Amino acid sequence: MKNGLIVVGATLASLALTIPAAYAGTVVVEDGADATASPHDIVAMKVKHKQDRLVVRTTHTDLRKHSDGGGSGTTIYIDSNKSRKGPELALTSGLESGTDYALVKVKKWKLTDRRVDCDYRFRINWAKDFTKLRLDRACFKSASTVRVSQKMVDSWDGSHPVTDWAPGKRAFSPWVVSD
Ligand SMILES: [Ca+2]
Ligand SMILES: [Ca+2]
Repeated sequence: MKNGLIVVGATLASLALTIPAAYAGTVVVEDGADATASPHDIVAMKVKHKQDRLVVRTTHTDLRKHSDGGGSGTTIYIDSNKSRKGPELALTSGLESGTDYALVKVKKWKLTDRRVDCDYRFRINWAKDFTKLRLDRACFKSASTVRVSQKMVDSWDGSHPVTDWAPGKRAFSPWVVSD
């Protein structure tokens, strides 16, 4: 698993077609350096579905605590209901220091202003360049399988924002079964 981590997007996409439909416990999505115009380029997203919570740990190239231009943000979409198209929930947050975050309901990939009242926490580690979302399974009605998609938008140059998706635009990790 640790070998060959530097995989170009096209190769990764073709590999994705051959993987099983659902994984137990933990899935790692390698995204690679495909948005190098931003230091916040998503490199990898690890989805851990435990008995009591879901943990999404995302590694970026170089998270910056402060911006001398516009801000950056990330949105982690969670799909927990197979019978309803698209994700049901999203955690959205800035990536600089002093930012706020919220878990909201999602409709057709659009964030609503309806906050979800459950136990969750989002932390940013600028020194080690990762973020970590911990979400109580009650947040998604303890669905047995979930999958995750993540977007990063860097608006340092507001007229040319840089966007990165893991594993791809509106594409998800495999379904991850609770362990
Ligand atoms: Ca990337
Ligand atoms: Ca769904």
